[in-house]
Amino acid sequence: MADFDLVVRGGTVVTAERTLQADVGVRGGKVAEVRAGLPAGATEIDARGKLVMPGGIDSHCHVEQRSSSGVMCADDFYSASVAAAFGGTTTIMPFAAQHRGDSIPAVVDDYAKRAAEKAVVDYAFHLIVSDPTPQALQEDLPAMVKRGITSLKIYTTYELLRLKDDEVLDVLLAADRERALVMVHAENHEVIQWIARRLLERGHKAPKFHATSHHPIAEAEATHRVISLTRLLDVPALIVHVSGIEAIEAIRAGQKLGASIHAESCPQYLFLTADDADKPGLEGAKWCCSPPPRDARSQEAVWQALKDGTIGIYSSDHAPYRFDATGKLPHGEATTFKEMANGVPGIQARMPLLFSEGVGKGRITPNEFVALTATNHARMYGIAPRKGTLDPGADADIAVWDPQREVTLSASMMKDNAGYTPYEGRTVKGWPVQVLVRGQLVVDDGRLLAARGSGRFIPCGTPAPVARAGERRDNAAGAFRRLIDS
Ligand code: DUC
Ligand code: ZN
Ligand code: ZN
Repeated sequence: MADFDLVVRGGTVVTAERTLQADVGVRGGKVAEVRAGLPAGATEIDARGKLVMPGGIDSHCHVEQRSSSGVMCADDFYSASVAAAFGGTTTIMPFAAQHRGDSIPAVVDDYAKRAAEKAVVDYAFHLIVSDPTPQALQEDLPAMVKRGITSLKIYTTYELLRLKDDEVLDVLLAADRERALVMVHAENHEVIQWIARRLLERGHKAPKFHATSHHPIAEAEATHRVISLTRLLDVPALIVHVSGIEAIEAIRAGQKLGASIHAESCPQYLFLTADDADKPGLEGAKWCCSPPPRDARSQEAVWQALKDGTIGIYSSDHAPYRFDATGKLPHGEATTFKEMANGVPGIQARMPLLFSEGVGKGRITPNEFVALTATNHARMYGIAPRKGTLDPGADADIAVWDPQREVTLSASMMKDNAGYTPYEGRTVKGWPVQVLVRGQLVVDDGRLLAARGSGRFIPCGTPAPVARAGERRDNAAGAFRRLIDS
């Protein structure tokens, strides 16, 4: 009998910490041994000339989710997870979304059933909390944490999702008590609405005005405000989809003051700018998401922040809406920038874009690539060391990358249901040619091998946002906290 079920042989193994020439032996779906010269496996993958890396974790993607305005996104768990796998991602973390009036347990039960039937990669869930009632925060949140859902997203914008500052404080305090992590969509709603109203009054309806209304100062103000609220309570939070210079400056300032503030960015802020939405007619709607892509200086600032650790998480914020009445164009040709569904697809392109432009152009190392696309997510959301590493004992979630393979991105190769890609026509160098989940081949050189429903739910443990250097106040343990939280 062979020593291993599978050996991935002869590749360059890259993890967040190290790079070595080694074979990876898999037994029972787990990494069993990593060293050169392993004995034969029952099956073998020839990885000579290839990079053998942990499969990606996409900890921010919208899948089979209804928006607050009632629009269903274009992907279900099957299409989104297939697209993820073809792009080298082996775990996805979408959102079970509580809309106002919804019962959180009912939302999660429904979402879990949908995922179990369809996903081909592993998955964990975050909550979205838009109705932070005592029931939600005191009863449902602790029950969800026990169930393995230990992170939740809140919003400062979108009419039907946004929380007021006192509600943000309620959520931060309750989450801290349960050791859950709060993710925040930080944009100033009233500033956005005010600009949008004035633009529309002046006849400016085209998609490009979406970026004008979602001004970087609206993002920076809300980011600063949310960080201030976390400092008041001395609790952690993660600012999602950071788009550029202004928000990054606010995050750096908070981190310097000792705030436990963590940050995420996404491909649209590295590889797109606001100019992409400036197209004839409504075409530009395909490039509209919130916050919007900014400019070349902001792209550089995001690269710098990924490099220096200000931003530790690189996710897709995949939010697929079709270019028709079901998504981007609810009023057909008459649709204004205020009425389009917000979001861009990116679950498949996320890792190849960063590999090509980041590793390929020397902006980040291969180890940093693994940290930013997998390992940091696993630690942040409490699924390490099961996910995000190739250490013995971890799930054998492996992506074998051909660093020389050139691929031109196009809608026709994307497995999601958006029907377009904002990266159409870009050529990337480096591609995940084999992708395994728990030792099973899911994608083999362009062929899907996994069955619908083969992905598993991964319960999250306690999030471990890495503490950053800086002065910490002692509000959490001190008299202030006792006064307001006893
Ligand atoms: N903005 C969000 O807040 N979520 C989904 C996509 C988007 O553009
Ligand atoms: Zn958001
Ligand atoms: Zn999002």
